[in-house]
Amino acid sequence: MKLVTAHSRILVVTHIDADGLCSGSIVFAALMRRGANVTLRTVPELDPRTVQSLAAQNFDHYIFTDLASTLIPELEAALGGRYLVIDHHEATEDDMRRPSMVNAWAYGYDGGKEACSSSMAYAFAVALSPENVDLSALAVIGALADRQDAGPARSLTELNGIAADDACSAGLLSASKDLLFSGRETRPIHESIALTSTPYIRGLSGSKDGALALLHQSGIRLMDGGSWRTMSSLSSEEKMKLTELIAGVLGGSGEASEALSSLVGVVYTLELEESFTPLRDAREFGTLLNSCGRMGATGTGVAICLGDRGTAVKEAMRILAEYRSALSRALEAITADPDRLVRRGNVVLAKGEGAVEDKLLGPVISILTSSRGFKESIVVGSAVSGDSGLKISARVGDDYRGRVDLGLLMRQAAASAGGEGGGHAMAAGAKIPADAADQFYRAVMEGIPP
Ligand SMILES: [Mn+2]
Repeated sequence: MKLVTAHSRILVVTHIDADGLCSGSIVFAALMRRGANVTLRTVPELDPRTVQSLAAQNFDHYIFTDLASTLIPELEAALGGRYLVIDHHEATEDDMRRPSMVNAWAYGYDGGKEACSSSMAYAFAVALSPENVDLSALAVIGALADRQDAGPARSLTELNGIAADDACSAGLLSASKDLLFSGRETRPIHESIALTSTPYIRGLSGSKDGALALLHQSGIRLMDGGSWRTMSSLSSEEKMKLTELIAGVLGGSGEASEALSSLVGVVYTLELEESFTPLRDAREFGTLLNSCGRMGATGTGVAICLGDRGTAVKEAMRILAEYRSALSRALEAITADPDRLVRRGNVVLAKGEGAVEDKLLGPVISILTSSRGFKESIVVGSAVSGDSGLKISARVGDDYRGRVDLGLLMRQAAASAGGEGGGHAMAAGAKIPADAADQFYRAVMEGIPP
C-alpha cells in the first residue's frame, strides 16, 4: 500500500489511553515527516457504527492504532484495502493473516507484555525512516502505561525492550534500578509513599500521615529551601535508610521480602525532559497521558506527545489532579458500601452503577485489584453506560495469575448475555444490555475454574 502520495488524505484513528495516544502520535509524526496529508483522531472505543461513520468521511487511507483488531470483517466491508491496523489486542487467526493487519501476536510477540501498540507503531515508523528513532521515547511511555513492564525487575523486554534500547542509544532515555514509588519526580516523598499501592504497605499505602511519621523517624530531610524534596532527589544512602525502615514496617516474613523486592525495579528516565516535572519519569509521563484520555482531554495529550511543553503540560497537570480526586471519590463510594462490593468465591463484584462514571471504571477496578484483600481474586466491576447498557471492567489479582484467561471469559460471558467483550488474560472488559446482567454474572461464575 503506497500511503504517501501528493493528494491522498490519511486518517489515523487511535484509542484514548496513553498507549493509544503514543501510538497514534508516533504514526502521525512519522507520516507528517514524509509530507503526508494526515489527520489524527481519538475514539474511546471502536464499534461497527463508528467504522461506518469514519468510512463516510472519505479519507483515502485509514490507519487504526491500539484498536480495531476485532473488527477486521467490518473494516474490510467498509474500506476494502484502504486500511491498516497497528495493534496488540488478540484477533482470530484468519484476521491475523490479513495483509492490512500489523498485530503484535502475528509477529510472534505476546501482546500482553512484550509489545504494545506504541512499540508496534515505533517499529512501523523506523521502517519508514531511521530518523524516526526519536519516537522511541513515546514507545517506552506507551509500553509502561499499558503495564507491560513484566520483565525482570519490572523491565521492558522484546519489542518494547528494543524501543527502550534505541531510546537509550539515542541519549533520550536512561534505565537504572531504583525505588519504584509513584510520582518520583513531582510529589513530596511522603505523598509518593502514600500513593504507592503495589505492594500494599499497611499504614503507609493511602496514608500521608503514616508516611510522614515514618520519614520523621528516618531523619531524612523532607524539604529543600522552601519546597518539598522528591523521591528522585534522594541520595543512595537516604534510599537505603528508607528501604530499611519500610522493611521494618513489612516485618520479616517471606511475603514481606517479596513485597520489598517489588519496590525496587528499573526506572526509566527521559533525559531530555526537565527534572521534577511529570515528563521526566516515563511512568509518570504515562500516568499524565492516561488521565488526559480518561478526562476527555485527548487533544492535550496528543499535543504533549508531539512536543508541546508549554500550556498543554500545565493543562494536563490540572487534569491529572482532577482525575485523582475523581478516582478516590469513586473508590470510596464502592468500598464504603457493602451492597456495592459483593464476594462470590474467588470473584468480587464491584457494582459502580450510579457512583462510578463508566470512563473511570477501568482505573478504579485496577486500583481495587492491586489492593490488599483482592489480590487472590478476580474483580468484576460494572457501571452504567449509555441509556440501557452496562460497562464491565474486570481484572485478575496478581496472586490469581495464570488460572483464568479473562479476555476469553469476558468474550464468552458477554456473548451469552447478548453483549460484546474481550481483552487480555489479566485485564478485560465487556459491554452488555443492563437487563442481561444476571445472565452475564452467571456465565462468568460458570466459566471460572473452581
Ligand atoms: Mn494498548
